[in-house]
Amino acid sequence: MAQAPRGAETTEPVLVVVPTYNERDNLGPVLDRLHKALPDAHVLVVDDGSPDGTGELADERAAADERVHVLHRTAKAGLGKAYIAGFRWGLSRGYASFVEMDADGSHAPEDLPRLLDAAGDADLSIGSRYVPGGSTVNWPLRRQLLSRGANLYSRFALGLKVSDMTAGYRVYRRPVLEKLELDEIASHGYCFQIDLTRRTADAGFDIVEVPITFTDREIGQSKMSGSIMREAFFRVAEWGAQRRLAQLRQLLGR
Ligand SMILES: Nc1nc2c(ncn2[C@@H]2O[C@H](COP(=O)(O)OP(=O)(O)O)[C@@H](O)[C@H]2O)c(=O)[nH]1
Ligand SMILES: [Mg+2]
Repeated sequence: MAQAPRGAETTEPVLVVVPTYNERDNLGPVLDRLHKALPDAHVLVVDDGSPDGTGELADERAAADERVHVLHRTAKAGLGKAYIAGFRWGLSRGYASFVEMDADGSHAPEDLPRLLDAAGDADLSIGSRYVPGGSTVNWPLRRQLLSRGANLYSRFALGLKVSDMTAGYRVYRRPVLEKLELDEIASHGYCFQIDLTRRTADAGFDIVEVPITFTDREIGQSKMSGSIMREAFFRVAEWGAQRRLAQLRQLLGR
């Protein structure tokens, strides 16, 4: 792991956590764009042992640029686990804001200043495709339907007023991640985003949505899979049932 000698006293406020699995051709341009948009931001690439050499490329970038760090994990263990490891890394180093951003260019780094601004007035700012002004570009109909369906289903099951609960472009302010019990988060795949949204809302934090344009990747393969979809479907049903039960108990006064 490439790491600069810095400890909890670090004052650099923004850490952009970028999970990667086989993103060798995407990572370099995204890091360049990010540092053009936000020269002071630090980046933590969390690579799950990508066979295509993404981790090695990240090491090269880290060796040449003290703003870039790398966390190497041994096997592909899912987006959720990668983010938790990245958040822990950053929490122990004193960052004030934690950004989630994909490595494949779908999340425009140029939008990040707007997301960070919005996070100044809230605890979680979500780059949203489904508020006025937000959109998706070049996404196959199948993915559009899946994403819309997942959001409708989650909103119905959980009763939260968030338009894009599955969004993966976000800014968490430090107190949110300090308060959430990261140990308890078992979500492996993309339902991690829904899980963190509901936990953030339940803990009483403010959530804002900022419109973004999500552009489908031009290079490489999506890691979306049947098992990721199944995990989301069943976990959201479980969380929904828990919520309704808790509401019922409250109503009955016990
Ligand atoms: N470290 C890690 N990164 C992952 C994993 N699964 C997906 N990613 C990364 O998460 C981001 C989003 O994945 P992607 O396949 O583009 O999802 P899609 O945009 O929904 O099709 C990309 O940067 C991926 O490389 C994983 O298991 N581990
Ligand atoms: Mg993608």
